Amino acid sequence: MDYMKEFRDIIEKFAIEGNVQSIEPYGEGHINQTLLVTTDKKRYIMQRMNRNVFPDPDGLMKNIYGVTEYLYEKGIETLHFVPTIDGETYLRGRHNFRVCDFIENTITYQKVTDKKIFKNAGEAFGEFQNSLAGFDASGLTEVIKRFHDTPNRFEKFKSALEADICGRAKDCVSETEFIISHSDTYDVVTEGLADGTIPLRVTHNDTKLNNILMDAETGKARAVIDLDTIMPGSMLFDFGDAIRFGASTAAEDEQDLSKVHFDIELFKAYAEGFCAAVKNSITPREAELLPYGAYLMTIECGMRFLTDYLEGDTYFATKYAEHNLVRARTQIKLAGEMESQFGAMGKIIKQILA
Ligand code: ADP
Ligand code: GN1
Ligand code: MG
Repeated sequence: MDYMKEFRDIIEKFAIEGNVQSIEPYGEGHINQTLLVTTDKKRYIMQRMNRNVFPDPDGLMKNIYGVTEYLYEKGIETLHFVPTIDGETYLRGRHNFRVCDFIENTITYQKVTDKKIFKNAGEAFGEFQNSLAGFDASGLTEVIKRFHDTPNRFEKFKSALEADICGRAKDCVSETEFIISHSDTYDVVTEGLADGTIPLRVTHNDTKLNNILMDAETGKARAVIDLDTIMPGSMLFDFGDAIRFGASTAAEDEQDLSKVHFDIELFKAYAEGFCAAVKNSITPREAELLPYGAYLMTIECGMRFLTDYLEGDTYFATKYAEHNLVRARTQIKLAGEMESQFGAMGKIIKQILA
């Protein structure tokens, strides 16, 4: 069946305004298939929801509706979903689809181009966490179990390595060595959450820069998007994942590793924004662990990319055969550089929170 014809048939099942003029691929997400739908009245985002990654779409959409309604009532700009003509939150089928309003006059960055933008992102993700502090987490579905359980991610990595179903282990020997040699550093947050020394909060869990819409004119954050992974977690996940992606001098999939460095000035910019927003709620232990959180999310993401490479690229969308390996390499390089700058990062956090 014609690909676009299939999408046209699907969008007709949603209660949208106007006549559809075009449907085109949009954005750079790794998980859902995102399409921009233009009608003669307005624009929409239509997404094919990734079934492999999110096996419980009912639980997922319930989480998102709960969170977006809560934010909307607080006057915070957020995603607004359009129901199907049958009044469902998403369209069930061979593939599941959902539609939301396109948030106009915004841009997403794939890379930090300006410190100020990254500071604004820090403030927005910090504020986002504050605004969900009163949200009842007990009703949230854990859409991806053990999402940021790094020791468990490491176990999965080791299984993939051992199985080596694609014969790719020979292509990532030094990367594998790095991950294995650091295995005694992976359990600090999972243990802290388990023994209560790190508070459990409602977190976004996927705070990369392209999951935030910035105002096209002012550069200020308008809306936090990609709400699929909102679950109870640690503040360190949200801080760390943003640093992983944004405090790099190159893109996540830069092939020339000589261009990839951890930029401590960018770390500082994000930390200033984030800490200003959470200064009344962050605990001393969380503050102490912010640099470690950046390292942990980076190495965890590196091992996730490498696991997917070993397993034949079934999780993250890839554009070429080595894509996941290239991504894993940038993360490992960044994690190594972060590790050697824990002291300097710690000083920055102390100064900011003093
Ligand atoms: P994925 O889970 O695959 O990352 P996202 O929900 O993050 O999917 O969407 C992918 C991209 O589409 C985003 O990075 C952003 O650029 C764009 N996008 C998503 N929703 C909207 C929206 N409501 N308005 C404008 N742009 C959007
Ligand atoms: C995925 O959905 P997206 O592209 O924003 C992934 C994150 C990774 C990120 C790496 C649900 O994020 O956990 O950190 O890719 N999301 C999921 O770029 O696994
Ligand atoms: Mg995304």
